[in-house]
Amino acid sequence: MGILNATPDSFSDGGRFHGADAAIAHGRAMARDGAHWIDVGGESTRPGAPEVSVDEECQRVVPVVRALAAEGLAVSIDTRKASVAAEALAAGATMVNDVSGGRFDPRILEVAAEAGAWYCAMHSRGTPADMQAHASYGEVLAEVRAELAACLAAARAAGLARTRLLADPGIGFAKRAEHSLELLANLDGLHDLGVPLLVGVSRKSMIGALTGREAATERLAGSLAALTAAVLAGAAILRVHDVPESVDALQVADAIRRTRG
Ligand code: PMM
Repeated sequence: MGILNATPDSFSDGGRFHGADAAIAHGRAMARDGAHWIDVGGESTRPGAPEVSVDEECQRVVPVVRALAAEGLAVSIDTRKASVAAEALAAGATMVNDVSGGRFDPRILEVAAEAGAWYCAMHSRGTPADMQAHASYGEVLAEVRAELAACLAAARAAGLARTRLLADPGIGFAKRAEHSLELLANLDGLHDLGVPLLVGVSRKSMIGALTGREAATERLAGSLAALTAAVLAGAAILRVHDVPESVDALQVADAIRRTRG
């Protein structure tokens, strides 16, 4: 899954793809490079990020979703808001990627269900503005698993088919680096949620904490190591910035995983 941040303030690509034409061109390039999904987002979710209005978010993402979907690409909409999800699904998106797991705007679950879309429930706590204040766990894996199970149960209750659901541990969301590391190291403990796992580690602060790389753009090698671990633990979809390099790493890691049996 290639990341397409149509935001002026994304932490990791510095807003290089703000503006529909540049975003569309980057989405096409990621698909050419081997991304199966293009994940379009119009609201930065970095710690402490300000909230964006529905109108502003739609203006950023809808033209991009429409253009890429019209070219036959599989487009996911990265939003917490039901109204933005509805507009993006109407424009051709087929997955809702919700970093709040349905907690921010529960109507998003019905919107995804009515469209017959895929729905990815990501684990977080609080909102992007205050989530790091909630980064306190006794047993991080057990707590994340239980909270994701509750999100998935709400999604099922809203009418989403189990076969349309994905779960994501939310690396870096309401988590300190040691929590993210523990989740990655024990990712296979989330398979009993019964849905495929989506994992986003690309350029995250955990990689910076482990490698000492301050600049997000210098975290590629560390990101590929984390991606490899996630693939070996059975992750189904990897959300990444650097598509060509990630596709190579994924192919090698996946071949090793399959050979292991
Ligand atoms: N991370 C970000 C945004 N959306 N969605 C999912 N499902 N998983 C993630 O880990 C995730 C996400 C923040 O990273 P970015 O600003 O580099 O996109």
